[in-house]
Amino acid sequence: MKMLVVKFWAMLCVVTSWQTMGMETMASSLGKGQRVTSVTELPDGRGFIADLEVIEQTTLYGPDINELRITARIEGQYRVHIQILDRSKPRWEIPVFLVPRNEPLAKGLKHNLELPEQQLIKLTYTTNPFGFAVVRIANDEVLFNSTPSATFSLNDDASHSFNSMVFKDQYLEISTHLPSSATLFGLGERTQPHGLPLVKGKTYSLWATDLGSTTLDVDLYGVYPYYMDVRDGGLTHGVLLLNSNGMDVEYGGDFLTWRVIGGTFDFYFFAGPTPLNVVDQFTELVGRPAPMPYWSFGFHQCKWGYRNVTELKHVVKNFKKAHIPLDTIWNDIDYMQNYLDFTTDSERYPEDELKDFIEDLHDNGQHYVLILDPGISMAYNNYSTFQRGLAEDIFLKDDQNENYLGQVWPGPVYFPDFLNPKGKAWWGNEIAEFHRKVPFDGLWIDMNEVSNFCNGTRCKFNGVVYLDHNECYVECEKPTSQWSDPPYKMIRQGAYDNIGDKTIAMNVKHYNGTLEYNSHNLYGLSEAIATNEALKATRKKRPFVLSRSTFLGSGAHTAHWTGDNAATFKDLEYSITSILNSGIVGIPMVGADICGFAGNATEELCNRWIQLGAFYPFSRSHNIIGATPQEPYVWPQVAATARSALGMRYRLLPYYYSLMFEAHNRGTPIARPLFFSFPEDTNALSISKQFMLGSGLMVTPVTLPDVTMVNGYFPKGTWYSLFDYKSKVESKGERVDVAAPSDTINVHIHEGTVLPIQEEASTSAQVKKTPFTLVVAFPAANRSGYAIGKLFVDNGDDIDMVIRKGRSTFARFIAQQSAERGILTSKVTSGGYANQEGLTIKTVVILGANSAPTGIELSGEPVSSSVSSTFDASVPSLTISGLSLSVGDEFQLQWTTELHLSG
Ligand code: MIG
Repeated sequence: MKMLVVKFWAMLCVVTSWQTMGMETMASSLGKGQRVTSVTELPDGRGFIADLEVIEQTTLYGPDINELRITARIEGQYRVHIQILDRSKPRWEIPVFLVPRNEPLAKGLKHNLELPEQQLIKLTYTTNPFGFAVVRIANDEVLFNSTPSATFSLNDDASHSFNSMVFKDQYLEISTHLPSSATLFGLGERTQPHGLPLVKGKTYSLWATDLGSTTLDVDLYGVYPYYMDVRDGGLTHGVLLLNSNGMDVEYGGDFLTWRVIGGTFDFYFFAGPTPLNVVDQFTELVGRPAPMPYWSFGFHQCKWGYRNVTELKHVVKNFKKAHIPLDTIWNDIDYMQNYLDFTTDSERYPEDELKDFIEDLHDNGQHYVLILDPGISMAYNNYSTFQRGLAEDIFLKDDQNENYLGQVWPGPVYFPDFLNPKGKAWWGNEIAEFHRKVPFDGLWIDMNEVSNFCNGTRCKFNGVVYLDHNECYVECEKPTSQWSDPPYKMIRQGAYDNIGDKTIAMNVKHYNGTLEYNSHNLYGLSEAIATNEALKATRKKRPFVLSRSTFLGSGAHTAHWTGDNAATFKDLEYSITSILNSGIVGIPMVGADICGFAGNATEELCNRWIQLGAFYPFSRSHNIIGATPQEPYVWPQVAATARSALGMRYRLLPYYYSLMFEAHNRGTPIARPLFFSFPEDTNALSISKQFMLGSGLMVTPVTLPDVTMVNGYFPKGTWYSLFDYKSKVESKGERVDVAAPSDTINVHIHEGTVLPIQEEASTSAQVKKTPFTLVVAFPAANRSGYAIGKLFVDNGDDIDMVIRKGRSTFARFIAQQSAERGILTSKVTSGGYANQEGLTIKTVVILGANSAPTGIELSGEPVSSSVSSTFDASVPSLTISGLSLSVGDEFQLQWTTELHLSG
């Protein structure tokens, strides 16, 4: 076989020399791939369209599609887009109304200033057989290379032979070579007992599944056909396959193979080169994370099994009595009458009583969220939600065009179709109607994989309703079709036998004839979009949605939790990886059920979990029905810990909220893997039991029983304990044991950070009214250093989250220290809002300060006598209090040292 380079193009035309290889293509039952028959360059010179034909027809998994077309486009300086489809007939593609494909920002926009102006990646291809490669221009590193048996001159460790590209109706396969230096992240959602990096030799199935996150290493509720690839030296890129069909992704170590059971190949390559650049570029395409309301960063308490309004009232009261902060109380399916959406149980949750309760919550600055399941009972003629759904004809259809019958908690149900505009409108209307009776603040959408207790089709309801029955009792037929029994079976690590198990039949039809087979993984996303829009329309405030099933781009509409974990230390540990993985795919508002969902938590476990969970982006305790109560006030020790850990979280609310603003603008995760801040530190790559909050804080939780010490990895620099500044870690980039007695959670501020915090309070609304403190962290051992920080404030509930005159304020803080003096300045955009709200900074704490100050000046003038300062040599730190700096006005605070005097 001769390798030919017929075409080479890129923004920078550096010609790479290719080696011509004399290797034989492996004979394979999946054929020899395709050859290019014609090429047309795109008029703008930034890509091409090529037609392909199959070299050898094969029959395994069905006949090959012979008329393929590849469209390759360079989209902006950092994105390459390659789509391969059947040119003779349309195939299923993810609708743009679910996942947008936003164009990259024009070059030179402020937004991407830190990126070099020129093209970062380029594309090459071969014609016979066809293969393509994506190459980083700066170092000629091959990022993706589908060319069978090809060896690239510049990266010669692609020794593995893999199949040529395969493109059949229900089977698509493509592989890339990978160098041994690649570390991969993503391909979720699953619980990864091995930690954050993907494991060589494993195959990852991607199929939305109602399966507890206690089940390790299998496909769970969410689906993200996307990975980040970090190479030696920290250069990072992203690879996205925009395809909603089921798939297996085999990570062979020196290769990675996508095996997909439908749709098209629709690849996007993001050049990075930093991990933060990659999430920025990725979320630019699929949608920026939705802004979350300020209150949703407070603590949430939930349990499946709260029996009545009285019990809810007790829970809220107990939090207050124990002085543990609480922003939101939740209701699981218990509130419903017979598990019917948009109803409340007439005895246990009478509408009026529930409404009064919620209004009291609101008066106290607290909030209420309830659950909705997708299944709509069809068993009651007087169930108006169902009747309206029937009238609008918005339910999914079986192969005989009858409403498809399934079974969930309320018994026999039909499933609404959120791909149908009428289905969305119906859902929105039900939400609006219900909100008039029950003024909830957010919605929790569960069971949307979509979960079904029956495996089958054409099910018949026999007239008897069994509530609470999670075994199938309606009579169904076994579906038989090319969809329910596809030629290629996903591995799914044996979680379920068949593709249609625990969900709806694959030949079920959505709007416009869309098959469940194709759109299965999008159900949760489509429901999240409908729910988000409904909340906006109804409440006219910023929506809060929590969804179990998610897809690429879900972050633009919803928060996420990691599903049904259990009350074990292992579950606590794995939650860290799961949360970080959610942030990587653009869903930064994420948490795990604190203290564990299934099983009974012990005091020790719950104590450690509230310490960790207090710092999740989304912080909620949740518990299965029947398990012993685990609200933090239940045990004295947990209560004390909750006061201190949640107390600290509440002080950090302005920081969390400013990180939300950053996430909304740049996709940046709130909780980040360490390597996001330290991409060049190879030790940081595999750290899976610690995480960063933004770039300034690192959380090092205890993940084991019976210990009073935790061994954490501390990247280079000074790390000050957030709870006790003087216990600091000075690290060269090493593992360090830090004390972790039962009342202690280790959270450290990294040097270089200006952290805006407020005062502790029992609700986020109260925190909002307290004065600010800026904690400035300089390196402890140096006489000089710098630190930066950001603060975004608005009313927390506006639908959009933008810098807007009179509605919000954005401030940046820049601090510098030399041997003689230190200066802290602020740069403010749109200060009016902060001024009108009277937001003031009363205290500045300088960690790593050189000495007691000999003078303190504000904008060149000595500060008034009400300002005082204390120097604590044990940190060392300088605390300047009695200030009154308004957040809305720029200031310059300067302090001089003894050295300044003597010099
Ligand atoms: O079949 O609504 O993951 O958080 O408590 C179980 C009851 C349904 C699963 C969710 C869980 C929730 C539970 N739900």
